[in-house]
Amino acid sequence: SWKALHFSERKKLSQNEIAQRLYQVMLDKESNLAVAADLTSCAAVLALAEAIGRDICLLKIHVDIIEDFTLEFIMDLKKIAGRHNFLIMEDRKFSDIGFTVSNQLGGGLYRIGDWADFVTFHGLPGSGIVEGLKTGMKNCSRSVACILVADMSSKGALTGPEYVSSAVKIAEEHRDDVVGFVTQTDLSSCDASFLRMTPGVNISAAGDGLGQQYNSPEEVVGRCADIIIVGRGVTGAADPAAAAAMYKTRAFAAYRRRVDK
Ligand code: BMP
Repeated sequence: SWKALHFSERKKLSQNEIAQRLYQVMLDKESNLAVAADLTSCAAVLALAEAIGRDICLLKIHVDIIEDFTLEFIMDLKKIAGRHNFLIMEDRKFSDIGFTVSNQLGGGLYRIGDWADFVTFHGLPGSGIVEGLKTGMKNCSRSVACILVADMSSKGALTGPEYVSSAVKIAEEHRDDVVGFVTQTDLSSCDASFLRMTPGVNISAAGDGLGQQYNSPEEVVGRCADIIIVGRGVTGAADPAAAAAMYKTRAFAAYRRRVDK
């Protein structure tokens, strides 16, 4: 199964340069930790990125929650990412028809396609959404790797097994551009070239009162995650850098146990 393969083997199976870069960062830094920097000012995101950058492979942001967004902020964030060697994922969860997502990725105020290494999207609209994202990339200076939200961590999510199996087919049909999943389940029908990222990870809470459901790093890495995504477990900690270091160590140890089995 894909779960037993080392990240270096997975990197060889991947045909996408951005995914390969992420695998290499994970190997070089011995980190399969992504942090969700869900903070609402540019300064706060930059300060967090600087504080935890050493320990993460990926920083996930929601650009539309930042109150004072500017493209200079993105340039500053990219500098920090370069210095600390991590990639950036905009968790936009594109979910509209191809025409609309092409404009949302390739234009607008945020110009996501000009700076994000990865973007997330839902399979709900059908495979035209990937064609739309590819069309949007034509207006951008570079390509972006796409991550399909297969199923969700929240209570009562409508992403049941039938939806998930139809959605992952979209990924399999667009391997050049879709390189992985946000998932809670192991998607065993999909091969080892795809990255699996799992949010809903926190060791000090079971939920957040708004439907989020948490598990430990060990639980999700054993079940389905190559990369754990931790938000408030790090951003809400008294010492975010220490929390990131702890999640990093635990998640990578769990990965090592998984591949050594
Ligand atoms: P937290 O660890 O603070 O609950 O944050 C989780 C992050 O992962 C949020 O940014 C959220 O948007 C994202 N996320 C999630 O929680 N569940 C999903 O199924 C998909 C997500 O992208």
